[in-house]
Amino acid sequence: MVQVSTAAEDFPFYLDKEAFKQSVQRHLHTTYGTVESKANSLAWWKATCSAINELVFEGLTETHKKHSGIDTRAVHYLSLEFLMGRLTRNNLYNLGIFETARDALTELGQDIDTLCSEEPDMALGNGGLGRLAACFIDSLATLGYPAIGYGIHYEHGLFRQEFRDGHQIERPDSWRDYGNPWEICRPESIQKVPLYGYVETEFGPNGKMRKVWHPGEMIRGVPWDIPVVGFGGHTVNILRLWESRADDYFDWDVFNAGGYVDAQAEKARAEAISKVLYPNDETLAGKELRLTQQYFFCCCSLQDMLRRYKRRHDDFSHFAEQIVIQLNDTHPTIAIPELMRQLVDLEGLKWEEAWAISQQVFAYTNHTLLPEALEKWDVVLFEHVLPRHLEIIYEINHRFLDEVVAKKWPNDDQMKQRLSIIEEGNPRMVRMAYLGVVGCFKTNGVAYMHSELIKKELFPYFYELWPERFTNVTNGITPRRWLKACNPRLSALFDEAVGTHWPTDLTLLRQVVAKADDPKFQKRFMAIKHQNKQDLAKVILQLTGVEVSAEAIFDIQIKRLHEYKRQHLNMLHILTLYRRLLQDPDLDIQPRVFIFGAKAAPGYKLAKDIIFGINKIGERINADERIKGKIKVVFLPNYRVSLAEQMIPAGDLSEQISTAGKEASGTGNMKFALNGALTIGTMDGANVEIREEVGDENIFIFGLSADEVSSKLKAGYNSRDYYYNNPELKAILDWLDSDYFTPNQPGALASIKRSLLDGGDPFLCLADYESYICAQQAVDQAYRDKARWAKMAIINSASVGKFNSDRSIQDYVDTIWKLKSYPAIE
Ligand code: GLG
Repeated sequence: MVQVSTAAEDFPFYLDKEAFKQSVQRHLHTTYGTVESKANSLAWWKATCSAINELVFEGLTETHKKHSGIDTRAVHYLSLEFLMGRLTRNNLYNLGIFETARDALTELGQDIDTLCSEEPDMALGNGGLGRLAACFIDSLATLGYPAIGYGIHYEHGLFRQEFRDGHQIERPDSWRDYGNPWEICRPESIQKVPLYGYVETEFGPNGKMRKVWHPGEMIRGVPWDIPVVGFGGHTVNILRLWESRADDYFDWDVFNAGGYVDAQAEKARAEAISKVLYPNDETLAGKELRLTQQYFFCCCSLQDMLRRYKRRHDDFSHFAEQIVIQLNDTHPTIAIPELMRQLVDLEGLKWEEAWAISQQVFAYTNHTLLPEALEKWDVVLFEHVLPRHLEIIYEINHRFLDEVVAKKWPNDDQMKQRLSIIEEGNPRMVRMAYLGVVGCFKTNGVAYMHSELIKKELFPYFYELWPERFTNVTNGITPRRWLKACNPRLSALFDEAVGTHWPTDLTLLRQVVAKADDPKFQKRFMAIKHQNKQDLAKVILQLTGVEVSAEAIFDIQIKRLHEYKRQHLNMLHILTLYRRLLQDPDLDIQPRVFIFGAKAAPGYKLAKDIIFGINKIGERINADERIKGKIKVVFLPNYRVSLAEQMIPAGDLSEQISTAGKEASGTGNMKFALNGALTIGTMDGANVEIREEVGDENIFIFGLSADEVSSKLKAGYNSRDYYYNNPELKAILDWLDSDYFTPNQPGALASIKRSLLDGGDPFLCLADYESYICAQQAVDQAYRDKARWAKMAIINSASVGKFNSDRSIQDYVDTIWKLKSYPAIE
């Protein structure tokens, strides 16, 4: 493991308070043209960012000099999503100047928290996958690895969520409306992207055949760079995001012909490519625009890599030594045929040469087993948008089937059909995940269990063919954002307990386990949790108008809304407790606040119904005086990274209750455990590894295992058996048919019940219901014993060092990327 010093005295950018103050004031005047007496918080925030940027840009330049000076191998991380959140606080911490800046701003009459909250979240992602990419680039820079993230510069990130009468309403997110101080436009590196048109076969003067693509349209890709400051400030890498623009040539032509409106339409079409992030998580948006987005950013990124490589090399013999490209999920697999196109059609390499290079360059991370999330494209659509790429994919497939599959399974047409990148059907489809496996030297899953399921269930025959290509890298989270910056109270306690090096070596926290029984330490640990809960209670009041007590268990489920994540199972527990309380208002339960945060894809009707259901049930419960406030339910609107940062430090109980076998890893589960929440969860994704780390007695595991889930489904699962055999379950489900929670709208919640009965309950909520309720009772029991709970919480927090994203990155480096660390600034 690389050790980069992060001792305070080793931070390269030391800046004293006075200097920082002066810098902020100077930027207020000379960059933003305003004065102290006029400036509002937004202006102060921007001036602060400019002051920070003086250091960031210096680090950027130094890093660039160092990395290009040694012409080093680098990883290129291609991802359709980077869920960055806010950067101000993190940049300050990573540069080691947070306290300096805070004190300087105080002296200027400004409150740093207020200024930081002026920053809009950069929500260029949906959920775990995008946030993982953001944690990974933080870790890469922290560890001093030469790396660049490539993605799309969406004009609108994930929609802003509002509730109207409990329903989700989507509003556009405009994170750049008033300019973003972190990004730098790089017009010198604009790329051109061809689309549509047709392909011709031409014969050169030497009689050599070559393919020429005559595109129907050209789009420009304009790069915006966002500096990525590693913790300790030793390396500043970049995240390069591409914005689509109409090509000048087209505009001008149409314009001259008198078609002003048409020229505008052309422009609008071109710019649509980077207009919006698809708000789907775990569902395939089978849209032309989505394919175009994927191709657009891969094409720009590859040209960018080739351009940089060619500056230093005359041929491609060193390409695979210098460049490794990680495909973050199936979305960017189109990069594989695109590299082939650039090498063969544009650079004149022979197919075999190009393929040999390509095969050493690409690696693929799979993030889900859900079949609906694995990109598949209708061949007809594909040919329309990317005619040349379809030919290239046919060629890759043809060679693969003839040279590889036929050798392993001679005369076995069925096997060819099974493994073919083209799915024969009506319509015929391009299987992008298969292309990923065929075109990459490694394929990895994101938690141990998921990687096993990839081999056994998703790609069993590919695994038989190439066992050495499959590997696991368990996900991680950056402890800088997810503990140090978001939970300063707990961070201070840990500094005191184990010293200040834990933000890079999270396993140091293990030493704290020894204090888990110490009543004094327990008291301090739980006092911090209590303060964090009080802070969140204020946020809850402000956002929902509901008053909650920090004495209650804070039971939190935050993640995208999806049936497999089973927010509706949580809802069934709430209904169960509520009904029991109505039957016996003196029922002795620990007070609880159920807290939710989740966005539903706008087209996902049932997910939106579940949000509505939880909101309506919450309204009724929160207003019901008979239950004396013993339970409350709140759904915080517009869940996003910056809200997560306020919620996670305040969690007592972390809901990780997906159907076993469905959640590839989860990363919220890691964030909660690190901040001292106990997990209630199934044996799914990384929960399995969290249990291994914290010990069976410090986690609440329930429900069917993945094997049991699949045997149950195979044997013919009938959710009605559970409905009829459990009167309590039947009663709460029947409640949903009434207008009890939705006065004057009987049946408004019936769709949830229907999905669980008529719909067959595909994610086995009813099968896991009883076991979930029992586990929740065990939680209630454990919480009564304050010392026991404190001990469990401390052990959780202290034992999850494995889930540092630095460890994930080091795993990628060791098994896939083979990089050397070059911290730029000593
Ligand atoms: C996926 C999975 C999550 C996983 C995340 C990051 O569903 O389980 O933690 O990627 O690997 N679409 C996702 O968010």
